[in-house]
Amino acid sequence: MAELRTTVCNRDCPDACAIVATVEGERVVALAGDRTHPVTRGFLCHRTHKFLARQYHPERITEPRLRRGGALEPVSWDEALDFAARRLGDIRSRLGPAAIFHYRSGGTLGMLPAAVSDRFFELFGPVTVKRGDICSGAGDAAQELDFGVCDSSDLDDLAHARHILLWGKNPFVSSPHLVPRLREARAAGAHLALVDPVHHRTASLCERHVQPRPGGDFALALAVGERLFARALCHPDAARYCEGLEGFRALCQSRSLAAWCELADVAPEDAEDLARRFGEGPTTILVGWGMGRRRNGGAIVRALDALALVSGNVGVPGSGASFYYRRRRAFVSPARGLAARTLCEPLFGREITEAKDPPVAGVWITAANPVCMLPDSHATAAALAGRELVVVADAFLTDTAALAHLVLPTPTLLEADDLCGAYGHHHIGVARPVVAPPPGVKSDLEIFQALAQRFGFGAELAGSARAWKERLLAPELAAHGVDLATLERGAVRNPLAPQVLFEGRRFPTPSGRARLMTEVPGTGGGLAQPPDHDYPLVLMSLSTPSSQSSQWVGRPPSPVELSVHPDAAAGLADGAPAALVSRSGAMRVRVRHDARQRRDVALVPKGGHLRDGACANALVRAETTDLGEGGALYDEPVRLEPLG
Ligand SMILES: Nc1nc2c(c(=O)[nH]1)N[C@H]1C(S)=C(S)[C@@H](COP(=O)(O)OP(=O)(O)OC[C@H]3O[C@@H](n4cnc5c(=O)[nH]c(N)nc54)[C@H](O)[C@@H]3O)O[C@H]1N2
Ligand SMILES: Nc1nc2c(c(=O)[nH]1)N[C@H]1C(S)=C(S)[C@@H](COP(=O)(O)OP(=O)(O)OC[C@H]3O[C@@H](n4cnc5c(=O)[nH]c(N)nc54)[C@H](O)[C@@H]3O)O[C@H]1N2
Ligand code: SF4
Ligand SMILES: [Mo]
Repeated sequence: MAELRTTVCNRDCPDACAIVATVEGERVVALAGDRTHPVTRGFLCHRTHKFLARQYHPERITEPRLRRGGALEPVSWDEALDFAARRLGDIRSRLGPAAIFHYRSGGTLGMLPAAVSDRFFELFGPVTVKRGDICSGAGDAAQELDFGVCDSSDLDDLAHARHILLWGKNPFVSSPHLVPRLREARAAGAHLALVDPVHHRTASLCERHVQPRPGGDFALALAVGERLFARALCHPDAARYCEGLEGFRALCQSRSLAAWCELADVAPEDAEDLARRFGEGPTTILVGWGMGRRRNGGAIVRALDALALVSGNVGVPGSGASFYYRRRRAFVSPARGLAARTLCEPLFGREITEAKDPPVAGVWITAANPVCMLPDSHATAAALAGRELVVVADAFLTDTAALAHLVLPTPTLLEADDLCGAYGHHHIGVARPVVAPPPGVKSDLEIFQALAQRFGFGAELAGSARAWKERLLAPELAAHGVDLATLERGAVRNPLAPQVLFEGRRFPTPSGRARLMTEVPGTGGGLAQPPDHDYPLVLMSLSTPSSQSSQWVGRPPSPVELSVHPDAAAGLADGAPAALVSRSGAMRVRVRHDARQRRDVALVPKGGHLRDGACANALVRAETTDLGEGGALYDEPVRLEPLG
């Protein structure tokens, strides 16, 4: 008899959906979205709706694998954990705990693996950990500077917006549960505009699509700022609740409208139109995460924050510059942020190879596929191949796991036992296994508990998954009547989250005022990088519906499809095979003509695998962003060449 069981999706996605699984004889046979969840509303994205193909994939690893004579061979858990403990202990006694690097990324956004792995390595070390953030470093840092915190008003507050600006955002692919909200807002009279160098489906929801040059957004934003000042569209109290108004005005007025627009490669009329939309608020800017992956991403997000602030579109219903929802706000962690040393995440390969006193001898990888997902894939792979110990906890033999000495199999999202927040709304929920993991699989919690036992601090990490959930819930929730039992009955809106962020225009900064940018971070003046005549296209490797980063629902693409304007295809016909070449690598692609794209962009899917010759990051050099040590993932100049 079929039974329905619910859980929460733990993927690195803004939506944190409630999933309803149909289970027959302990096998999941169908997945659907929970109709009762106010954000999920009964549907899942393509990649999770089709997740059973991954859940029951023949290549899933269901027992630990240890490298012996070159091959990764199945071993028992005792053998695997004894090996890990012996080698970690040996590196620590010879070189100190800083010689071990714990790298964790977004394979799961659940709180348990994060809290437990981080705490384990603090008690064992502290060890070396990452600094910066490949996903959103530049944008997070910009918003913390401007507002004192990076958060958003309630998702329902969008209904109060007169204008919604989707600034570098493609919800159809990346946050599908935003789409019905946008449709409803539009039906109720809101005006939507998209600013994105790339043409994509979201343009169909918008009455205007401005297509600046990649990274031209800072210049575009200052053009809009110039108009706000010229047309007296600034809020009369802006000087009261913002620091730096005169400095920001001077920045906007440091070039003419025409000069800014030329730098952004947009028509002055576009800037006029956007300024009008800010003036006619309430206006919400939904700031896309993609902007954080530009060399000048910090400058861009700071400029967008400033437009929202000076035009009065912060702290009132229907307004805001929303980049992120504080998904951990309802949770606490026993990890204290201790580190022996930090390495910059986007420079992973170089940082590991060059680290000294002590060198990095061992790397432990939790919920991440850095070879595929961090820039300069070959340097990342070489850095890992040169270590004496690499341990990867994952459910699949990824490009990264294939280089490990030890691979420890972990549960899938349908087997997770966890607490989840979202970065696209304020609901929180609990994940509960809808089926048990295969017998040879252990959760990150169980792995670190078993290791902690071997190192004599087992008591610190002891407890069932449920006991850990209790431990990780913020104590303030109780005063609002929310406890674990409440969450187990269904997702709950985090009562600690604001309805309208910064209400009363008070900000958690030292002065209580927001900070407008008065100077430009980084070295390029905030501008897009100048065109490179030898490599005339900018490589943009973006999210696609069929994958979650490197986790595909079907076969990963190979060769990858490259979309390009027909005039920029180097004479190659639609459908032709070609080489996509950057200054640091090349890959085989199939050319797709798309006349809606700009002539300076080359679009490929993110997450193609290195072993298939389909990984964009093999062409992308490792460089940090102007703020926050993000990765400049979308700035690599490339060209197309016929296959020789
Ligand atoms: N299907 C699917 N969904 C995903 C993911 C996935 O891999 N697949 N990944 C998840 C992850 S890890 C994250 S962080 C989130 C967010 O993942 P993202 O994919 O970053 O989400 P968006 O912000 O919707 O999309 C990025 C948009 O930014 C635009 N962009 C890039 N550069 C610029 C620029 O210079 N200016 C402007 N104006 N726009 C620019 C791109 O054209 C693109 O449309 O989504 C998650 N959702
Ligand atoms: N070129 C290019 N590169 C990019 C991006 C881009 O747009 N273009 N996007 C960037 C962004 S936004 C991000 S967030 C990063 C994502 O980078 P990663 O987080 O490294 O990406 P994933 O491919 O999702 O790898 C996560 C791995 O975790 C595993 N996993 C899942 N659940 C668990 C679990 O419970 N425990 C453990 N131990 N493992 C688990 C999965 O099987 C998967 O192999 O990539 C970045 N890289
Ligand atoms: S990946 Fe995102 S949209 Fe898809 S089911 Fe999970 S939370 Fe929902
Ligand atoms: Mo991300």
